[in-house]
Amino acid sequence: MKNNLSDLAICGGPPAFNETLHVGRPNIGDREQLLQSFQQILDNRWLTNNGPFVQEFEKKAASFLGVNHCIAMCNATIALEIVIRGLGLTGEVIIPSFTFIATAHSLQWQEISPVFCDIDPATHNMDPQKIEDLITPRTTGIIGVHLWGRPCDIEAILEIANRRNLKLIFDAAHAFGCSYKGQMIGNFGKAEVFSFHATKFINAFEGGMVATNNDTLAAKLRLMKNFGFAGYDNVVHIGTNGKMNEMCAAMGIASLAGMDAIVEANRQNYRQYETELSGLPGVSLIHYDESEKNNYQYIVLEIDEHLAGISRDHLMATLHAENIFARRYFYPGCHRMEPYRSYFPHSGLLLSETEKLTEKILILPTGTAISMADVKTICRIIRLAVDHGETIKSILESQK
Ligand code: T4K
Repeated sequence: MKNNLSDLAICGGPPAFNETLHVGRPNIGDREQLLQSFQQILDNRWLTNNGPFVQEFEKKAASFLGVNHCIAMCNATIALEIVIRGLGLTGEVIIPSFTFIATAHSLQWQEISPVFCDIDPATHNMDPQKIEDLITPRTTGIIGVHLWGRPCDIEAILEIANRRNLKLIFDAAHAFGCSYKGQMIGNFGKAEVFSFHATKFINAFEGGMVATNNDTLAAKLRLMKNFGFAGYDNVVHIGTNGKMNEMCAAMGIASLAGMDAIVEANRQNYRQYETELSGLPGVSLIHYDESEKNNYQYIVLEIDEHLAGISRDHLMATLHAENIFARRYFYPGCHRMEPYRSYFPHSGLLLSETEKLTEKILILPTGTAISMADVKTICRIIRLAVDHGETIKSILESQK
């Protein structure tokens, strides 16, 4: 137990954890079920190409989301690229800068310019009031992102998209199992894209999925993810290889089966963090709207350096020394990464809220790999760091 400043690893104490705690430690569902599925896949000798496990995964996801079509793909980045191309987006597309780089890359990969919109600091999501100023004659679409699984302002963005004749899709990589005004994410815009990467609360090792209620779009996306094949020797559309394989689908199915337990573990961790950190000056945990469905996948802290007496980066360094690998997602914002930094050197001028927030955010470990005792230890260290911010600053600066 760490009680004093001298107990901290940056002051020479032993690290709190022998093995690193990661933010994205995968949740492993029912191991037995998974191993049986792997045997079945090998027995089937059907490893990919829309096999029975992929079909089952799609069916189960569609039924859970209450959406007409779920199309499984190899990851969410390729899924975004295929949706963008399938909808014929060109020119410029408006997205938040405060997102994982894949949202921007899925456009730029196809020579479409992402135009970065600032966020509302209260929600961390794209600020609808800042969208219209960014629309030009080249704008063809908007990609809303439901960051941390908290839906962006779908209604307001949809109203703008409809009025300005723009296609609206959502990067819902974080938002599987979340709802907006009582309806599951997956049902909004032309399509929504989920990620089942290993670090997501529901994982398929690697995986993505497009959810849509549009029959024509769904049929087109199915062609596009399979080279445009409409049958043997019959290519009817441009396509790529976006297919999910059977092993990934089996992991996705096992993960879905264990979803309630995973959400419950995440929720309990969230509550524990909330309790342990309450009243700590300058350290606030983001809120999830309890009247909606949440997956509590991310434990997101905002560190106000002036109130906390310690900067986010010094707190992160303190935690890293303890083998707690906290992350500063999505620092420094897409617009400050290449190639966008070079393409749009002045976009920071428009993105003051994004730039402020990227200096404050710290993501902590959660999921089934973390115990309540781990959460308590992490919070104890955060409290100690906040109590001794000035000393920690001088220690870390002397180590530079
Ligand atoms: N849109 C948004 C808004 C997204 O957040 C993402 C992905 C996408 C689109 C694209 O989805 P995909 O194409 O990936 O399906 C991770 C994930 O790689 C990425 O999927 C995710 N967002 C992002 C938020 O987080 P990194 O840069 O944190 O690194 P990574 O993958 O090395 O993992 C983080 C930590 O997890 C590591 O410190 C170690 C631990 N880990 C990771 C893996 C893969 C494990 O313990 N076991 C593992 O198997 O991006």
